[in-house]
Amino acid sequence: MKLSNSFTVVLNILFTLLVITSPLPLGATNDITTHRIVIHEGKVKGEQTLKFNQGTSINIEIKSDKNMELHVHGYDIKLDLKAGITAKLSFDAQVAGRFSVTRHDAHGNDSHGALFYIEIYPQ
Ligand SMILES: [Cu+2]
Repeated sequence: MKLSNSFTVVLNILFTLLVITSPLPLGATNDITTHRIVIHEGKVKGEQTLKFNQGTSINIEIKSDKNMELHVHGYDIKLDLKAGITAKLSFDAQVAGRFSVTRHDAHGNDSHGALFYIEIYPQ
């Protein structure tokens, strides 16, 4: 038991070193980073295009000042946002492309165009 515990510790240290020393791929952001999106009065403040490499994990924290449903097109992921509460959008970047994230109205239809874009670069 003690032996397997220290083995796990060593593995964790090795993995951490591997992650820390991995070079940042060109043209895409570091996949360890959690991105933050703030929606104020129906608009995204700051960066409106988030870039990732194919094969990485996407983690985005999203906070809105109003209740709304978000829709990630292409991946067809829906996320319910409650006003003032940070929600997490997490998925694996399996398919490359540029995907719009829209807001859906009460009827489930797109409204107000794209809030932001997720760009996934082929690897
Ligand atoms: Cu939609």
